[in-house]
This record gives sequence, C-alpha cells and structure tokens, in this order.
Amino acid sequence: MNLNIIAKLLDDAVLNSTAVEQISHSRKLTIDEAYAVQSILISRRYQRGEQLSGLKLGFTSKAKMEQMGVEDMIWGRLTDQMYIENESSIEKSKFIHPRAEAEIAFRIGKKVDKVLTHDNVMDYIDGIAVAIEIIDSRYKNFKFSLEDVIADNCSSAAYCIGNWHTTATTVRDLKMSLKIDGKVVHEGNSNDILGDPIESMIAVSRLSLAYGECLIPGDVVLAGAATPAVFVEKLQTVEAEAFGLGHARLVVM
Ligand code: OOG
Ligand code: MG
Repeated sequence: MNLNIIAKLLDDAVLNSTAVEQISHSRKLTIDEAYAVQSILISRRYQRGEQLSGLKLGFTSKAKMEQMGVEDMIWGRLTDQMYIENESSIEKSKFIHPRAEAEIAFRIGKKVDKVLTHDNVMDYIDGIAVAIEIIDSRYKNFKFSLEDVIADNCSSAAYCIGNWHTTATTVRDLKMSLKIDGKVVHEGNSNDILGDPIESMIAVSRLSLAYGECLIPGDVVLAGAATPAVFVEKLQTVEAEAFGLGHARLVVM
C-alpha cells in the first residue's frame, strides 16, 4: 500500500464513520511516513474546502500514554470543520466511537515564525481557555501503534472551546475535571500536561516549523489531555472544567 492509498483509506473511514484495520497489521510505517500520510490526509480535507484552524498535541500526559499504551508525544492538525461552538451539540452518528478529553487551549496572537522559548512564548498567545477535544480513532476498537495514530491525524475529530481568557490568567497548576451529566469522571491538574501546558506551546512551535506548518493569529493549539479520555454516548452532557477558566460544554445527540 502506498502512502496515498493509506491516506484515502483513513479519509474514507472519516467520511463513512466506519472503522478500519490498523495499518501496522499489514504495513510497517516509519514515523516520517506516518506524518506524510497525515499530510496527504489533511490535503484531502483542504480539497473539500476545509481550512487549517490549529494544531494539537497528544500523549502529553502520563494518564493518556498509559491509557493508550504509547510512549511518545504526537501532533496533529485541526480544521475549521472540527470546531464545535461552546454549549452546542455533536451528532454521535457522524463519529465512529467518540471519546472526550479535557484540555487547555491557546489562541495564537502573532504568527509563529520561530521556535518559541519560555521568554517569548507569551508574546505569541492572546487567549487561554479550557477545551473539550473529541477524539475518534478511525481504527477498530480504538487500538493503534504510534505510527497508526499519527497517520490518522492523531484521532482528531472535533473540539469545543470555553470562554477565552487573557494571558494574564495562569494555566499552571489548575485543577481540571471531565464531567458527564454533571458527574466528575476524571480529575487531573493542568501540570499533568508536560509539567506545565505552556510546554505544549513551545513543543508545537518546534514541531510545526520542522514539518512546514505555520500558526497564524486566530489559530488554536490544544495542549493535550490531562486525564484519560472517556467514551461518550447519546444524550450525555460532556463538560471540561479548569479552575479559573470556567468550562466548555457540549451535548451528544
Ligand atoms: C490519540 C490522541 C491523543 C491527547 O490529548 O493526548 C490526544 C488518541 O488517544 O486517540 O488527543
Ligand atoms: Mg487530545
């Protein structure tokens, strides 16, 4: 299978909301090949009129790495079609087996044209918020190797962002929770994300430039989940909270 065929297979899985076999069962991809598949996959979405709206990191917390049995950070692309307005709904039938994650989001205020450092990273951000990421692996049973999940655009499916706060608000050491129907199902701390979620912004600046992407004002960066992800079901209300940042909330229809 060449990379274009793999990308089409995964893209069709999204369009048909139908899971496929793991690529690694029939073809070993290198990490570079997996990112090449992701890039072809996202081009197919651009051809359908979607636009890049940001980048996400995955496996930035121990909780997520342990849940999914992988040991390295990954990154993927978000598009405008994945954006879900806060306090609105998603349709479960458009997904395969969606799971929700509680995340911290950053909004870009200035074009990221260099690798950021602790000294300048805040100059490139103009908003901070709590977010729900909906991940939906295109692989059967939500099982994958690191290469599989990278090729599958890191399971990206949808994201919903709470109210934006100014960068005077801290993202460090915030108690976070993921709630279903008002009940806490997972609790964590924003520092579970790489020790400090701002590290995700720095990592994204490095990765995006290395792979030829460029974050521009208005783009969103999802720092990665602080807690394990949960499967969501029809008629559930899903909520992510971070102390001081409020909540992001959606209903599954
Ligand atoms: C991959 C995506 C992981 C995160 O926040 O760690 C991710 C997956 O678990 O399917 O988005
Ligand atoms: Mg995530």
